[in-house]
Amino acid sequence: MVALLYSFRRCPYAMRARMAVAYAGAEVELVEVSLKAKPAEMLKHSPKGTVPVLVLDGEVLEQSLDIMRWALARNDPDDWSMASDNAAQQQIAALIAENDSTFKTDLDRYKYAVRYPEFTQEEYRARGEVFLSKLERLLSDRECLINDHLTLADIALAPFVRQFCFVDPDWFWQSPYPRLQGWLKRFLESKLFTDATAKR
Ligand SMILES: N[C@@H](CCC(=O)N[C@@H](CS)C(=O)NCC(=O)O)C(=O)O
Repeated sequence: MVALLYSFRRCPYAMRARMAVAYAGAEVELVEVSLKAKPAEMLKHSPKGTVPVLVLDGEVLEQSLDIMRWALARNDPDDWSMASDNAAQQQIAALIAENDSTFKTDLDRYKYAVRYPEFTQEEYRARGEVFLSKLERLLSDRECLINDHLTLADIALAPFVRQFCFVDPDWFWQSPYPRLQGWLKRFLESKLFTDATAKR
């Protein structure tokens, strides 16, 4: 049975999963879904109804991070998982956890500030900047977040930093985070990202 990856092109969680799968060269069939009309087949395997979902022979992975780790366990030519460095692995896990909780909340409030009128959009942006500053510091002496090469952390976080940037690109590209700007620019121009988000 061929593995099926249910995905939505613009979803940052699905993006990170698609990039990891492509990098690992794992054979999966991509199924683009409409979030407004999710396929019954997908919901049968994963009733919670979020993408991405990877349906394997006898196993269903319903979290983007699990799909990334599954892909890297199969093939990780550039050591995205930092396989022999426990401290780095912990750092990666902590960064992703922070991204997926606090930063994602701040990002959504910033992006949809009209829905959260108790604070201004600038206030929500300032909250998100706490994470941006942290990433800027990490990049102060290296090209990528954990090392001089890409790791799971870069690929897991970049789709979210991209969204933050796109809320107000003029602000982002003149913000006091030059290392982060360079990192995002390299990511946006990478074949990995452009292939993973190309319209099919
Ligand atoms: N924790 C999940 C989050 C996935 C998620 O929230 N995906 C969004 C799209 S970006 C979704 O499917 N939302 C359901 C919906 O909009 O109906 C993961 O890491 O895969």
